[in-house]
Formats: sequence, structure tokens, C-alpha cells
Amino acid sequence: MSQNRKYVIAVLPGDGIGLEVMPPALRCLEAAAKRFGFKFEFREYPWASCIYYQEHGVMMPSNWKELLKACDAIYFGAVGDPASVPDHISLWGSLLLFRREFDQFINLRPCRLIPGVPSPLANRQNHTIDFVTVRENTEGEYSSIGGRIFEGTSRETVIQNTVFTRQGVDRVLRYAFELARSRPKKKLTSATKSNGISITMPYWDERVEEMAKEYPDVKVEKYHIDILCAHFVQRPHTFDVVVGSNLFGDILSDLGPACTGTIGIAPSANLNPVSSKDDSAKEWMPSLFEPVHGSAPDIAGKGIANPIGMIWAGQMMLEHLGEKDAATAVIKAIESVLARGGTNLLTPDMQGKGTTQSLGVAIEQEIIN
Ligand code: GGG
Repeated sequence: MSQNRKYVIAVLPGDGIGLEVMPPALRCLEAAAKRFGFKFEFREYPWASCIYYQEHGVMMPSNWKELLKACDAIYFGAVGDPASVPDHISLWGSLLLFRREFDQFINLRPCRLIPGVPSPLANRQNHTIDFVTVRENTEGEYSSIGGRIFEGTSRETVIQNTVFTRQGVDRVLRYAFELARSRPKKKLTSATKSNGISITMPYWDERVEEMAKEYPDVKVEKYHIDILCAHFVQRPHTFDVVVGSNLFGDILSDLGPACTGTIGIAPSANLNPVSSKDDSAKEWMPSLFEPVHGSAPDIAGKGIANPIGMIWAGQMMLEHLGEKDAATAVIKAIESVLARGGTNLLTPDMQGKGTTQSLGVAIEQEIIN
């Protein structure tokens, strides 16, 4: 491993609690870099935020792509301030644009029951809950294709299409099958709704069945999204890799962490797994790491947001950059601080009275030691 490892990271804190959870997370990453002998250059930008929009009338400067492509990865906080900018404008002007333009077609969202996190599944503390949601991240229900006609009349009609392409469906399924194959349980659950959504979802199921033939070692099951949500609540310990369309994956990856305690600790990696800086034949497209949670305007400014989702997303970024030892140290630090816990350290989403600052410092100290 090179002695002079340095990573350039685009830091986009965004809005609301994104601005609050980013500083402690950056300190944790700095601590990991120092301990494991590499360096970060953090390039922090105020755009991809509603604050920027209010001043400039757009979410980002025109050279945003160039600035981000100059980086090894993007570290993103949260976006949205519905009081000033409609959510679909802020999201499509930043996060969803990044996913699409950088072809980050995999959205990986791990979910674990971690000792110390108060969970509504307290009676399942003896079970290991450890699964990953693989969300299709560039098409599906998140298409911008559609429109309104007869606006303002009694015939007002609104249409939005769902788009499943063979390439789009197959590449997310391939990734999920490979991931399932690499894990001890070797199990893949596919989220569908092919009984009601009669064109796109049967196609999704067909592609799952077709690909399953190549993975005889992976146990495959499919559930309609409604009953799958019920199973997430009642028997989350039975899941391993769960693959879903853009919308279904989004819903499941909030539900999972909520069942195990709090969405405040959940991380997310938006990956372009085929782009590489070393392959000049391909266009470089950076991957993006963010907490699953949004900007949470209801608690923004109070200093009580849980910084763990942001820190854990940083841990996924370390893995992605190839800094495995540093990534292990960060996840261990999160686990040991949570296990030690205590009302004064845990943030209110974990039924404590702690602050973003104190929980962040505790994890940073644990990484240093
Ligand atoms: N931490 C990322 C963030 O701000 N998420 C807000 C959100 O609503 N995201 C929607 C999505 O992931 O599709």
C-alpha cells in the first residue's frame, strides 16, 4: 500500500441537520486518516442546498460536474427545506441529478440491530439482524417522464411513467445476486408488486427468475411490497440481501433501520461500481456517500441530530476508497460507543439526552484510541 495515500473528497453538507452532522463526521474521518497513515483533502461547497438556491435561483453552479469529477468521492449531508424550496425542485436539482449524471445505479443501505440502540424489536435482541437493501438508483418510479394536461379544469390529468430498462434492471439484480453469493446466508429477497402493477413489475420478476438460473447457490424469494413491509417488522432477522426498485428500495431502507431503532444511524452508498479512475477508456464518475435520513427541518438547529448515519456513511466511503483497516476502526468505534451508551450520550432519537457534538466527539475519541 502506498505511503502517500491522499483522497480528494467533495463535501456537500446541504441543508438542515446535514450542516450539523457533517463537522463531527469529518473529524472522525480525519482521526481515521491520521491513525492509518493517509490524508484527506476536503473540498467543502455550500451548494446543493436550498440556502444556495435562495441566493442564486438554482441549486448548483453551472460547473458542478467538473468540480465533483475532480474528486475521488462525494460526501453528502442532506437536502431539503420545504419552507423555501419545493422538495422535488431541491432533490432533482442536486441528489437525484448526481445519481443520474454519475450513473450511480446501486444504492446500498445496510441495516443492523446494534447493541445499545433502543429498538422496538427488544424481544428480538437474541436474533442477529444484519441485512442490506440494494436499491435501483437511476430509473424505475423516479423517472421524470410524464406531465399534466387540462390543468385547472375538471378534466385535470397527471401522468408519470415508470421506466425499467433491461440494462437498468439486470445490472442492479446482478450486483444483488453477487452480493448475496458473497455473504454467509446466500439469500436474496426481491420486492415486487406484480399482482397490481401489471406491466413493469412482472418484467422485474421475469428478470429475477432468469438471473437466478445463474446463481443456483443463492436462495431466492420474492414478496409483494406490502407484505414484505410486514415481514420487515415481524421477522427482520430472516433477511440477508433485499433488492428493490427505486421507490420500493427507498421505502424499505427507511423501514429497516426504523425497526432496529432509528433511521438516524443508517448509512447509504450511491455507487457507480464500474467507473474507475485508473481506466482512461472510461469516463470517471465519482460515487456518493450520505446518511439515509434527510434534512429533518423539525429538529434542525437544535444540536440533537444523530451524527452516526453520517459517520457510518463515511465508513462506507473508506471501504470504497480501499482503506479497509480505517473502515473497520470506524465501525468498531461506532459499536463500542453505542454499547457503552448511556442517556447522556445517546441522542433523543435513541431515547437519550445527548447532543450531536458529544456523541460525535465520543466516536472520534474511540477512533483515535
Ligand atoms: N441524506 C440524503 C437526503 O437528503 N435525502 C433526502 C431524500 O428525501 N432523499 C430521497 C431519496 O433518497 O430518494
